[in-house]
Amino acid sequence: MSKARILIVDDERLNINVMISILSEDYELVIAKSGEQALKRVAAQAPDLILLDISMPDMDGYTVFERIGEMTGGKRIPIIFITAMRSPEEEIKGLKMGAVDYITKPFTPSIVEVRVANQIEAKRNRDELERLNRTDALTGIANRRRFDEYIMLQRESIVRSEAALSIIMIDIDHFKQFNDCYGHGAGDDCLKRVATALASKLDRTTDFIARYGGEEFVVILPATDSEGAAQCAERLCEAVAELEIAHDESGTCGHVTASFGVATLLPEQREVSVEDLLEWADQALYQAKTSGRNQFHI
Ligand code: GH3
Ligand code: MG
Ligand code: MG
Ligand code: MG
Repeated sequence: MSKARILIVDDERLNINVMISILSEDYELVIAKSGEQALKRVAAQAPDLILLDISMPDMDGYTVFERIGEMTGGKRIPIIFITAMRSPEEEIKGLKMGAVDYITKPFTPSIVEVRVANQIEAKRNRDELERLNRTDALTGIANRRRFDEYIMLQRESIVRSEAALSIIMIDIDHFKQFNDCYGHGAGDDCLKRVATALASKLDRTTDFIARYGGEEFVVILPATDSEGAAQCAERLCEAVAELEIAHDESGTCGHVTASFGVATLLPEQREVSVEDLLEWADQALYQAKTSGRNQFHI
């Protein structure tokens, strides 16, 4: 497991050196000596935890706290105030703002060590839950929830990027018979293998695949026109057939196959919604099914 990254924000070198001596062995440390620097470091390095001084000349810790909150939105980074301000009012204010902890100076190093470790552990647990919440448990690829987020992001960015956005709806052919023939366990194995094969054929880092429902998958191809999407669909179609998973009643080639529906949204089609795009892909998929399966349609 890689070391967690902690951002230390303090205007005094001496304080920073103390924190380094306590934490440098167990964590990757990033240092900022002012609020402005802290904001830059947060944007560039996405720390797992921030230790934030309150009294600083250019921008105080409370302001830094708020600015970081605005920058990171929902994905809030845990922040511990470490400060010489010892009054209960200050501590209450810091905690009410949403700081995960409040440590007053002078502090006992070993106590800081434990409190930091606890917050890092909590952050790891939250991140893992977050990941599971967006992952399909059977196949390990993204789930429907993650798909909904990603497609909305891409729908928004198309306005700026002026590039086409394509999606491919995928449905395994005669999968009910496959389950009936070979059993539900074999069906699950088949879904895993198909998901892995499909994912391995996507080549851009922005390409995305999710399990859409039972034996349905969906691919998102940002900055891809219908020609590019058709090429991709053909490659995916071959990839499923080439697994050569036996299926006596496939109706096609004796192997498990899938059908594909491609739809493309052009940048000038401002009024078209994500739902419309999905509907187009569904219609194309239906065409592929009625035209004999094991193929794609646009
Ligand atoms: P078509 O070629 O028209 O798509 O036929 P089909 O049999 O694939 O379509 P249908 O939608 O009628 O059946 C889908 C089947 O997929 C039904 C269900 O038993 C199976 N299925 C859905 N989710 C799972 C799953 O998680 N595991 C397994 N083993 N089977 C699943
Ligand atoms: Mg200070
Ligand atoms: Mg289906
Ligand atoms: Mg099916």
